[in-house]
Amino acid sequence: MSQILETQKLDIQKIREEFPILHQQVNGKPLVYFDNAATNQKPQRVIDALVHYYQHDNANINRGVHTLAERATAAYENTRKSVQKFINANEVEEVIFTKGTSESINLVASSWGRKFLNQGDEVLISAMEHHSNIVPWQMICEERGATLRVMPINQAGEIIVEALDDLITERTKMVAFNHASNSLGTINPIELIIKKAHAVGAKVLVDGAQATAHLPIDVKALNVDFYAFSAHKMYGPTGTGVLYGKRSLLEKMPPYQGGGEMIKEVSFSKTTYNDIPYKFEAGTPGIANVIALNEAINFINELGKANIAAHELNLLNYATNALNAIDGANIIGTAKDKVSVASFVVEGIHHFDLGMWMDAKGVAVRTGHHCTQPLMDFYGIEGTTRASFAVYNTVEEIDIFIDALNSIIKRFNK
Ligand code: C6P
Repeated sequence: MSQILETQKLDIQKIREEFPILHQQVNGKPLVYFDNAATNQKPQRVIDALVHYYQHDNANINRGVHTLAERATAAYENTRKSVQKFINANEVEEVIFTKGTSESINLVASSWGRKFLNQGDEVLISAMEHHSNIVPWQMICEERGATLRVMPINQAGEIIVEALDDLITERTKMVAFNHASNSLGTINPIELIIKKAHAVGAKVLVDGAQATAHLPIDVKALNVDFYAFSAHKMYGPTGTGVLYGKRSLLEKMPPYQGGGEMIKEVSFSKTTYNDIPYKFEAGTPGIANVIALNEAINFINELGKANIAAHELNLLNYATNALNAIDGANIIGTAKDKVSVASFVVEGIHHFDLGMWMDAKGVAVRTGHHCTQPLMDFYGIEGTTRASFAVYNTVEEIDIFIDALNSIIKRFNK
């Protein structure tokens, strides 16, 4: 307990009351939910917003003149304004709703890539990318004859910035990397990388999936070209995400998908496309999810990102110290700056076994490669056990997790 800093301003017990799912027993034990990097839980206000929409406002957006359609459209567009403020975008039209981070990245790789990538061009990603920020670039590079390059990392799981000057050249057209790593927790030096990329005229896409719940995001100050994230990793619903893009780029990009809403006029000989953001929002979107995302943003804003981050850092430090004290447990990802992710391996125990035994004790952790297989190859491991913390987690829960871990290790070593 002595490691805990005196910065906790949040009433965590009160916050926990807002999350009905946390108050249950799993396998006869109180649930300890440490799988927040996969998806975090939803406060009642987000659940209420979903229910309210279906009970009172359900209608398709942008199409009807009737009252319900107008209400649904207004609420949907209201979230767009909230997202604009949340990430400090210049204009509301620069906020595109997608299914999530993966779709946002696929949209850019496919639309921007098809228009702007040519034979001999290079796309630079990092060694710690999620498959969602690898595969779409591999696909488009193959199609366009471009080359995929990789920023190296050190053993701590930090990008080796000294290597960047050789990697970022006039051939580089896109630099795509995560703000924070899902497997390691590393917070990347995004300002520096963006500046280096822009110095050679390259564009930058930042995968913010693991950042938006923890770190302040200011796309204007960062001068980032594209920023992708998912609602479900920031206390919002699944199946909804955001692509931020600079107007100047989005306007030059062809539509990603064809369908309703993304057109101005259609005839069998020619179609003209709608303006941004609608040009990129073909078909009926996840209306209820987008509307409920607004409540997730309100939840984060009301608590304050700095307060959330301070609480989570306390949890991370506490868990890190406790894991370091366990014989045979090794933390994977020891960067100086980290979001609240503690990934580790335990000698002699497979991560799947560990995850199952943890579950038997009511503790939900993630096991496996976390969709970062090249990163696991770098460390020469198959996967890790990952505990990731959210604002509603407590030191007492970490104690339960560490006790569970110690008793599992004891059992395996018998
Ligand atoms: N990571 C995890 O347990 P989607 O699925 O589209 O909402 O997000 C994909 C994604 C992209 N980038 C990063 C850095 C991510 O962490 C994720 C999702 C989950 O770590 C599922 S594998």
